Amino acid sequence: MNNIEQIIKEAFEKIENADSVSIEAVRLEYLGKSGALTSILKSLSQYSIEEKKQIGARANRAKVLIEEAIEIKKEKLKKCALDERLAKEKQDFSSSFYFNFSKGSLHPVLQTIESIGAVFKSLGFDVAEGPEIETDRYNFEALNIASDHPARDTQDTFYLEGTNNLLRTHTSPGQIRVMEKQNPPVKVIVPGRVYRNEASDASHSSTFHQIEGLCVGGNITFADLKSVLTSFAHKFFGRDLNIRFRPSHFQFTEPSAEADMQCFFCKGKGCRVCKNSGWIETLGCGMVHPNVLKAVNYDPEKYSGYAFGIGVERIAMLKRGIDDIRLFYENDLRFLKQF
Ligand code: 2NM
Repeated sequence: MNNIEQIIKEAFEKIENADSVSIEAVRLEYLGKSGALTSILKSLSQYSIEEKKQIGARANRAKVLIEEAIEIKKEKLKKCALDERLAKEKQDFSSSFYFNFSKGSLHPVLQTIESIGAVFKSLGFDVAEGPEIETDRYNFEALNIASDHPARDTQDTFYLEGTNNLLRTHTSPGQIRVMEKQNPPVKVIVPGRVYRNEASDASHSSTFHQIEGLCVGGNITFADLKSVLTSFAHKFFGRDLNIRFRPSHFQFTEPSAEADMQCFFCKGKGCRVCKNSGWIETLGCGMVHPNVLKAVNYDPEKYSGYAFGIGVERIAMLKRGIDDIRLFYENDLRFLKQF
């Protein structure tokens, strides 16, 4: 009997000190085939019936106690191992490592598109976009530029080999798509990237951006064009500056005009920015040509409209004093980080 008490005490100590590997050795030492308790139970035959009962019961109870203690210890070890692993794998996301990336910002061309767009939105225009890969019909034919017209020379572009597709030379095809989908009234601007097949220099790039605007309705006149573009100019460049309209020519408008802003740099006195003229060319515009309206099945007897086009890079360069258009496309962070 004392022996069994001694075994229990000893086993509990060993269990207490065991780790996840040695715990199995402890189990075998007491409960295995030739374990201490197993041998006592095997040797019961040498005792009297009364002793057998007492020793047997005591040994079985000791077996259950030790089994339970081992199970509890195993659970404890498992939990400790998990805690240890979690502690080891813990990541400190408040560490400066995760916050030392420099903050990005919108590209200056996109910033300019957004600020011009915000002014036209405030004047009631919707915003639409069209594909950069276009067909001859959307980029030229529907815009009153026939395949034999000399205007094709100034809008030479890139053709996708083996298809009838090309890279759009303006965002007007996006406006043709808007007009095909809905009846007047239409009042929309289409910003986006456009392409020309021409050599690049400080003021030319074969890839650049435009915002074109279009307003078509039942009784739209040149007075509406002047009113809306004057509002835009005052809101975007400044209330104290004048805008002037000069006659011009575009295939898709008749009559056509170009608008100049009084130089925001010298307020019209003449300076380096405006090449001493006091004026800066800002946009092209005009009344939508009847042939364009016909191309989208709008009746030119019923509807009229105005349209305009603004070169985004040119405006961004003037406003920010950038002297070379190629800087926009070089991904030089020293340049981009200034905006
Ligand atoms: C310009 C100048 C004048 C223009 C015309 C159209 C459309 F789709 F209605 F025919 N969209 N944009 C237009 C008119 C563009 O850019 C200098």
